[in-house]
Amino acid sequence: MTRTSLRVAMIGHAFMGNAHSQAWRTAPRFFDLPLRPEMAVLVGRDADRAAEAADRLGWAESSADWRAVIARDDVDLVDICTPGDTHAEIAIAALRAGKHVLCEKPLANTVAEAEQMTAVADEARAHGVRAMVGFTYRRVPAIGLARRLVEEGRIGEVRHVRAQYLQDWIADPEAPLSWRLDKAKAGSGALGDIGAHVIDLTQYITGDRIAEVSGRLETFVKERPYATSHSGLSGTASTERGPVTVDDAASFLATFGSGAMGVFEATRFATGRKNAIRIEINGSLGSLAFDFEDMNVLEYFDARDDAEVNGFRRILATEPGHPYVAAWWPPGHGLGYEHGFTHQVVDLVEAIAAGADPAPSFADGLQVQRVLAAVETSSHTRTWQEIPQS
Ligand code: SOE
Repeated sequence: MTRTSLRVAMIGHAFMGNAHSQAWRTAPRFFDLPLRPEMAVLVGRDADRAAEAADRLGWAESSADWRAVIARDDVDLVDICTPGDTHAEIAIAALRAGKHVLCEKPLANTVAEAEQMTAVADEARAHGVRAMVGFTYRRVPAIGLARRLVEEGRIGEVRHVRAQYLQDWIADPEAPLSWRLDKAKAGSGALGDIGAHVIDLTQYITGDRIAEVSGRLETFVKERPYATSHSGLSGTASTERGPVTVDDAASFLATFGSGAMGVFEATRFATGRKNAIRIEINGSLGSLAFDFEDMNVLEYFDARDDAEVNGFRRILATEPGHPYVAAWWPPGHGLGYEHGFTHQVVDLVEAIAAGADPAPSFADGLQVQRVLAAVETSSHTRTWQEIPQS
């Protein structure tokens, strides 16, 4: 069967660009997609580096001019993998040019930008143009299963939401200043970079929304060496130092709309924890627990089982009946970090083909942005902050 192609331009080719390229390459090879993604153009600030990356990552062409690429008739979708300070400008220009948009998280650096992006996405929808924000961890099969079990009522009424996102890549005070430590580029630190993921995940799993927060941000290391080069999460350091302008760690209490109590923590100083997304949800009939460092497993406790044989059961989320798994390997063979990005592409392409809204939408990204802003304000003012619900 001949399928209509979906010509993709991607902006940015660092860690996230690499992960997204893998997804665009792999998705049509494992999933029966209704449209055929074409990796048309890769855009980077430096023409030579963009050309090298395009060749390595599998893009047909490269460019150093994102505006010119967005104006092209032979581009249908723009995938934004740049730091947060450019998300709004690029996404708005792309949507206005009639291109579908996939934008990395957090949606923007400020609530005002996220509001504008959402308003433009709403206008674009009327013309069949779709926008999605990249909270990829929703696409881990064990997370999809957790949501399904909550929806089915298996843990009853949710009482407690406990969520941590723990990393340690800047625990060393000599780790250089990457753009992720610069408020002008990243908007915030651990809070927006990784806290945003657990905000999205817990709301996704519970189907509920955070209504109010009381938070605290901390920057343990106030100055660091400038980076002379940076790749992924590591880099080389200069002898000169500059200020860290974002939080190293964030924690907050939350009340969900249902009244469930939430405790959240996001830190880049949890020595020994590399990418530990830990979520535990306790309900009136049972509990669920997940840790990304053991990402193929979901723990489930059913309070109705006999006390003598009861306990958390370790479900290996690798059965064909679990979300996305059927397209991959036989039971028990497991998936990794990159598969979430592949599943994200699958869901986006399917939504575009169906003329449906992909999730999470820009409106979902805006709501997360409001929670992030409320935590920041709460930390500065030492007060509880309500999240505007719209
Ligand atoms: C860095 O903390 C980072 O790469 C995040 O930006 C990503 O969103 C997360 O997937 C892994 O960690």
